[in-house]
Amino acid sequence: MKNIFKKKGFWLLVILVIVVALLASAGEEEIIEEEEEEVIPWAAMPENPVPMTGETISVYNWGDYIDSETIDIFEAETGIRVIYETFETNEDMYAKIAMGGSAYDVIIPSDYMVERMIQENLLQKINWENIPNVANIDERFIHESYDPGFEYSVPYTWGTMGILYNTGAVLEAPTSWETLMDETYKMDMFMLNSPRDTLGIALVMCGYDLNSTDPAQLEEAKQLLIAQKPLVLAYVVDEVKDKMVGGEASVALVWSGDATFCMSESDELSYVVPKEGSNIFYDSMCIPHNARNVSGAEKFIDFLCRADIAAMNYDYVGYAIPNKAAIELMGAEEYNASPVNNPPQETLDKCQVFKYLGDKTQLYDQIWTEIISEF
Ligand code: N2P
Repeated sequence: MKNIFKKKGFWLLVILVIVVALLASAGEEEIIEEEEEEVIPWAAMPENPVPMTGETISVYNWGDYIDSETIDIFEAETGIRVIYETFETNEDMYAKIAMGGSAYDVIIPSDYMVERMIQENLLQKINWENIPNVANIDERFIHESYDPGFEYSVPYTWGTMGILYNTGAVLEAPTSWETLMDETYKMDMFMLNSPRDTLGIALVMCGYDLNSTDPAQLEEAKQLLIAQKPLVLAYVVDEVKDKMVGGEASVALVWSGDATFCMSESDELSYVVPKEGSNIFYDSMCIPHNARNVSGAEKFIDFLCRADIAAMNYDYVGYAIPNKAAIELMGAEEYNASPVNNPPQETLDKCQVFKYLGDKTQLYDQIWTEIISEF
């Protein structure tokens, strides 16, 4: 037998094995580096948490609308304890504040409710000197329409209303609100248990303005929603997410941030802002007139405007944010890639903000009660 070490082929093989091994290890390094690059650029718990000082703030926010880890970080950084309560709709929140029984330090109403609460002296002016991180908010999200002079509200999130649908269950992808009247989806859709949202969309479906106060138009919208009831499995708010991810219905009227969440949980779900147009909303942080700890409230609001915290919060909540520093930190390209949170301009042009309707609000409340109690 010839000495294999003298064979050219053997040495070629040895060299090949070495080259492949080197390449493979270089590849591994690259992968490790990539993973390191993906380390989330946002906040973490401080290494030496500040002991609790006994100071508290009371926060009243929508359900599923904050990453609770941000609260833990705030407490550990400041020693201020956060007492946290949630509501499901602007109207529920308003009723509680207007009754005056509870004193919250931070609340998060939507545009039209900010407008109402300013008019009714239920909010106090923000001392911007104590909110330096407001510089992180994109000026495009400062809206004179509901807070003239930008005095009472700090933009937190925004979004649209649209239809979340199960691509495997619908006959074709919806493009119109008419889908919500389609008999095909009998007992197979969820609607929002929220008077302005649901009545607003019904008005659009009837071809009217979503801020209409015309009693005849509202009556038509009411009749439409009553006619729709046999199709509706339930009127829900936060529960819609688990239900749609769980495949309990084919279509649902939802807010865009909830659609983002659902779509991250299920590949079968998609979202559309129907062609007839929709609502665009802006939710803001505000300090109620009867807050007990204004300086704590300011610290909390400023903390939530911090780029790293707003990014961390976005990652959890899923709603579009007005915080340009946070978007930059996360990578604007990736953030902007979501058509749900960043609809094209032509879609935005078809969306309208809800306005506070003064004493006509009562008409909405009355109609809504009639719809819900109708069998
Ligand atoms: C989140 C509520 C979103 C608020 N659960 C829509 N304005």
